[in-house]
Amino acid sequence: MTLPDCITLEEPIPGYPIYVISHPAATARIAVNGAHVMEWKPTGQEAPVLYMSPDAVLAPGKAIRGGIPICWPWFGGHPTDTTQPMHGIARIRPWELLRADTKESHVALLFKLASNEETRTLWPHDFTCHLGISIGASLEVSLMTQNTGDTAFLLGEALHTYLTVGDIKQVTVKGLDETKYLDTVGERVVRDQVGDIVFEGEVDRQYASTGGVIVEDRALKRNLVVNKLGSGTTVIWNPWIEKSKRLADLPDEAYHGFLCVEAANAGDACVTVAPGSKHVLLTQVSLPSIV
Ligand code: TA6
Repeated sequence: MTLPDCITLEEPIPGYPIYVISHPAATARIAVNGAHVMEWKPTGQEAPVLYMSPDAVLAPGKAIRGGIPICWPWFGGHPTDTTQPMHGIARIRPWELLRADTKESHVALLFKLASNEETRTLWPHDFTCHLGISIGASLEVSLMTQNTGDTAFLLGEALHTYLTVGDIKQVTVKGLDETKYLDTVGERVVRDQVGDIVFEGEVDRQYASTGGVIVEDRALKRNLVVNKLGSGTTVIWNPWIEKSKRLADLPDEAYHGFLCVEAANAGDACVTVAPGSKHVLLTQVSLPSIV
């Protein structure tokens, strides 16, 4: 496939191809492994918008700590089989680039992942997934699932976006006030969000919400707006001190500098996809203003 001039396919690590995008509106990197948006930096922004761990492991079949992991076709642990990988199979399999187009304002790429003998041993259904990525002053990622089999399946999923922040203690997440959430830190319990979300410890929450949020980053003096479509769950995660120490691919102090805001469908929001049907999950990250 011929790539536009602003996209090159590179292998800084042999056997680990990465698409490198250098467009007037933004720079980005996308790994073939997991069709994983690793980096995105709109032109004019001092700091990258997506966070990437300096200790991330870049190897085929391994999840990447940062960017936008695709959690699919389950979110979290496998519903019944603990030997299965966390967050499903999509983020650890190679996707195929079908198209890449450049426009004045952005670059658009379309990746594909389809079921085969291997995937069927991990998840006994037939599917075709397409991932549309639009990279410019804003970032849009759209995950379309089509059930190509003859039985319905229950789909859990997330676009697990890691956002760079200047200092997690100076971050406020707006837009989830009065929303119910499953708090998964310690005993799993349902709570009501009171006011904006602030960070004073580990936060790992699945909010029952279809709407967007605003991440107010007072340290970097910027707001990040995360909008979404086709998502009934917004996951907010920061590992804080102890969990950061337990994650080998994350520096101990890294929790200060990132926050995950994930467009998801988890728990009661998991989606039943009938044979022949399609489902779309979309997330959009934009930077409307300097605070
Ligand atoms: O999205 C929140 C979460 O489910 C956390 O519980 C934490 O496990 C995080 O995902 C990262 O998961 P990973 O498998 O990428 O280490």
